[in-house]
Amino acid sequence: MKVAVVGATGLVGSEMLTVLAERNFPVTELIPVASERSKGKEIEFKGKKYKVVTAQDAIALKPDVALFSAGGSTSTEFAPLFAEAGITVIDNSSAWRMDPSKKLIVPEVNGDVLTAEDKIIANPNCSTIQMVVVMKPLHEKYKIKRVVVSTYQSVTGTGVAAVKQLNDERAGIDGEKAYPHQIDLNVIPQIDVFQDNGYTKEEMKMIKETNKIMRDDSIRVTATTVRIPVIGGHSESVNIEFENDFDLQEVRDLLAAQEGIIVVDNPAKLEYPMPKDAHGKDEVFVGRIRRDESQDKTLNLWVVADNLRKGAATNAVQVAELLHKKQLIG
Ligand code: A2P
Ligand code: 11C
Repeated sequence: MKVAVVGATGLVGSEMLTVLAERNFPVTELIPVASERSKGKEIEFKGKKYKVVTAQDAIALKPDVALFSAGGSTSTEFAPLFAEAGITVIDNSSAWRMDPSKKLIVPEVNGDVLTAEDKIIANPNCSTIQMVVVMKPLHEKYKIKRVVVSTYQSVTGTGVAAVKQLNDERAGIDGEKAYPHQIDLNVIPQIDVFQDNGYTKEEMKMIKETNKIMRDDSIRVTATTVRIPVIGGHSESVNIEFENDFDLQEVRDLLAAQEGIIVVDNPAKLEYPMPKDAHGKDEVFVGRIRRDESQDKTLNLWVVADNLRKGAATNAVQVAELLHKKQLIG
């Protein structure tokens, strides 16, 4: 299969290349795409070198599928052009996620909704993905009424400039800033821009995207999203209120049985998920599973995943794998 990766020189794009190789996606030809600035630059994939081309050039090369992670404006401009040329686009930007005519997919949660008509498929926000993977089996069994989530998000979610800011600050270098405040030795309770309602765009993404992916607008979600000086993954404290009561051991068993989840929950041995351990892994890790003793039918969880993996690159590649399995591409 001919596979284009649009944004191949970026943080998520290069992770997409790693994941495509690791998971042995049947790539016969890779088309790395970046901006005009990177044209001609060589990218190595599975021991072979490929030259970077522009998005316009990539369309003419007719890939079977294009994984986009080159920002919202590149997706807005080019995804429809790729789709018109018969190329299926899996887009990691927020450009198409809430468009009612586009599907927003986490394969193990709602992969069943994909059809041959879907030419632009949206990949959700990282912090949303790891939460819905955990919500899915619990919603099916106990019906979720309300979710209260607080996030602890890695600087890799912002991009290369933020990783550099953290490293510069740690080294005492006064470099360029990706954030309006120091991030080292600090916590910033703002991710993305503020909206009129006092919430940030990241918080509103977690609310709206969750309802769309879960196909259930009755689930009430409220979020506080926070940036912390960490590389490796996003962590979330998730409080879930159910319609029906649950048994804690059954919750553990349901989560452990869910595809893509690893339960790490052994307080006696001080074992729980941490971004340091989730780094570079494709799964979502869940621990600190316990009852909310302040309210009936309510559960507390700690959820960690590598935001560049399951939160972005891995999920996009899994969508491509699903399309391939359903014979919708290639
Ligand atoms: P380039 O390296 O040439 O700027 P990140 O999110 O890590 O900042 O990466 C953004 C990615 O999107 C990079 O690979 C960048 O390429 C790519 N990109 C930016 N603008 C375009 C564009 N107009 N067409 C294709 N790729 C683009
Ligand atoms: C962050 N969640 O951690 C953001 C990054 O809509 O795909 C991903 C933004 C998005 O900063």
